Amino acid sequence: MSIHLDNLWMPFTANKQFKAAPRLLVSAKDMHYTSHDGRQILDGTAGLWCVNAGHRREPIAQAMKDMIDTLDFAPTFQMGHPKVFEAATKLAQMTPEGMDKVFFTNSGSEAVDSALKMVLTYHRARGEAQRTKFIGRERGYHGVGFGGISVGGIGGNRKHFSANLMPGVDHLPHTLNYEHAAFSRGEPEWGAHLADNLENLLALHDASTIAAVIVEPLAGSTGVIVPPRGYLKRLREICDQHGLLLIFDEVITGFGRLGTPFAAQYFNVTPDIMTLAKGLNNAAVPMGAVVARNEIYDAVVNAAPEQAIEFFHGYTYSGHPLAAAAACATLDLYQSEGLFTRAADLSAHFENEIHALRANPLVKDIRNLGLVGGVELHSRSGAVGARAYEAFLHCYQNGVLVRYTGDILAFSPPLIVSEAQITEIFAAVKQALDSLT
Ligand code: PXG
Repeated sequence: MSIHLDNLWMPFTANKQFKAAPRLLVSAKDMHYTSHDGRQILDGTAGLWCVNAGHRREPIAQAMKDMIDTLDFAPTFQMGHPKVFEAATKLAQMTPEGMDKVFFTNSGSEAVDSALKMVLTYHRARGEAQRTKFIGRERGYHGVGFGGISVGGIGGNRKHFSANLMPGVDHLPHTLNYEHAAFSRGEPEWGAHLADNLENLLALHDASTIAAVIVEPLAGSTGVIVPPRGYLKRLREICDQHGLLLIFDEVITGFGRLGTPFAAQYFNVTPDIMTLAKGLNNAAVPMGAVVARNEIYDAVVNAAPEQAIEFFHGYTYSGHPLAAAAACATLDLYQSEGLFTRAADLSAHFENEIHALRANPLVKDIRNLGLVGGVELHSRSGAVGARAYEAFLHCYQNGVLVRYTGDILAFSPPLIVSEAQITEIFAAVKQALDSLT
């Protein structure tokens, strides 16, 4: 390959390993990437859980081209431009009732840190400035900002920064359980009681000091952990009893992944705040968002004097014209193609295909919901992650892109995937698993 690889410090990558045998994607269309060696690669991961409408869709590309020819940049601090308001309005029409206030960011990590600040600002505005602590959950991923890794529950992401984490944070236990819930199809029947651990943390810290609880409704990055049936409802009840806000980090679950616009609607549990990114504009250009209940916005905005900035937070590129144009076109496309319900239509086929992999003795657990799935492998002794990496490579060589973390393979194809393509993805995985030792 003639491309020089030395200068780029790659994110979340084993740089030495990658540069010794690089895998470059040079173009994409709909369900496929083209690799640098000219092969078609079926995308089983929607990029990084983000290209929900499929790659390089014409209406999104056209909207972006139009914006490039119209407005390169306009500030959204004390100024505005029409597309950013339009994007907020379109998004608010899809979010749960009463959650209509949209704050734009450039990533999921920024959305999470913005949400944490919003919570603190809200409690202060209501005269409860003592509510400063946050409860996250083990194995939660909330991006890589200092706020996000503090409420997040991934040891590896915190280890090197442990002395500098945000104070006043505790964590719920995660809900993954092999003894009682392995190979559950959809929501595990066992485990709703794990939400009661929140009561213990409230007793420990004094509920009146807790600002909010943040969880992914379904944990994606740490290997697809599906919430036990009734668990999220119980969390909501406890938060309500004690005046805590509930944040759903829907960076992965948002925009149709479970067969509804957001996981909040799938589980019929409405949070106070949602953090979004990825599918928001089909990953065409970086963008994230925080969506808040109307009362939160009202409390913050009404507490400030006239002419005063109410929320001391924002990014130069909050609601960048190009990102906003891509978001408007993407949200329209989701509606016009019915993509928010497609995962529901395909989930039975997806579930049958993924659970068929259970026949392989290396498979330790399989988890799925909507169009997201995880296959956990028994780790090879002394080499955690090696089997999943080999399976990932095997699939890639055979023209299918999957994702792996530790010894878990994760699947989240674009929502335009066909039944035949779902079959193709899992056939490649089966072959890969059969080749493993
Ligand atoms: N919250 C959640 C729930 C996420 O999944 C973020 C926040 C951070 O978003 P940004 O845009 O700052 O990356 C994420 C991101 C993977 C993988 O393969 C997952 C993410 C990012 C990259 C890889 O599991 N999730």
